[in-house]
Amino acid sequence: MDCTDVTRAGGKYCTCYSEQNGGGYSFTFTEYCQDLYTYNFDNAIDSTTVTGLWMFYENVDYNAFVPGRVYWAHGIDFGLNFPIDYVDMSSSLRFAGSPTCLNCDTFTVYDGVDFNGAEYYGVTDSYDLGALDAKVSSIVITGYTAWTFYEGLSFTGFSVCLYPDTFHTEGPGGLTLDLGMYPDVTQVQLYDNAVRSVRQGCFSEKVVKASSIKAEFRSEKGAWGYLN
Ligand SMILES: [Ca+2]
Ligand SMILES: [Ca+2]
Repeated sequence: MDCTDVTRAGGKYCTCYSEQNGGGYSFTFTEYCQDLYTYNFDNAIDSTTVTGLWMFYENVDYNAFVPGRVYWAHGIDFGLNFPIDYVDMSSSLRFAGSPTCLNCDTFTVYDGVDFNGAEYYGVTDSYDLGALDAKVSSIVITGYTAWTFYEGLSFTGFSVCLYPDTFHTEGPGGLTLDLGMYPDVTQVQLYDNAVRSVRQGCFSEKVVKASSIKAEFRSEKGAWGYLN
């Protein structure tokens, strides 16, 4: 897969640097990158500037086959240094949310906790979740609307409403980025590996607020943190 397909990022980008403070060599990613070795960036990222929500994985293929740490960073033109204990780790990276616009209404569900592994991405009611059927362990929501997650197919069974209310960032020109980050579905009263359908809007009596995800650094431009 081409890691720099500009037609897909929707204004999202992630410029990565091999040294702190934007130093060393750099590369701007606008697409998922399942193996940073391809871009001479394996275990090399020390600092980055991001627009959108980006996840950085210790191992290739988003830790799908070998578990590892996950860093996340989101914002609008948000620059950060990874602290010295956290540099030179990433071997793959990807964004969450729409491939065509920054803050469209989307959901993404992940096979692993902490946004690891395979994903299923949706922008509308989904009667089933394809290959992620009954495998969902973590969730990201972007945009303005709630989504209802059901433990049965076709919007049946136990359900929970989630809102994109974990982080809100405002940028220049009226740009905004709204995120709901749920690294472990059991923290929002869903069973692990149980979600089977997703509907746009809030159709459950059970509305669960995001438990706060810990940021290592936060500014008005964005925030970053790590999982594991
Ligand atoms: Ca690595
Ligand atoms: Ca799972």
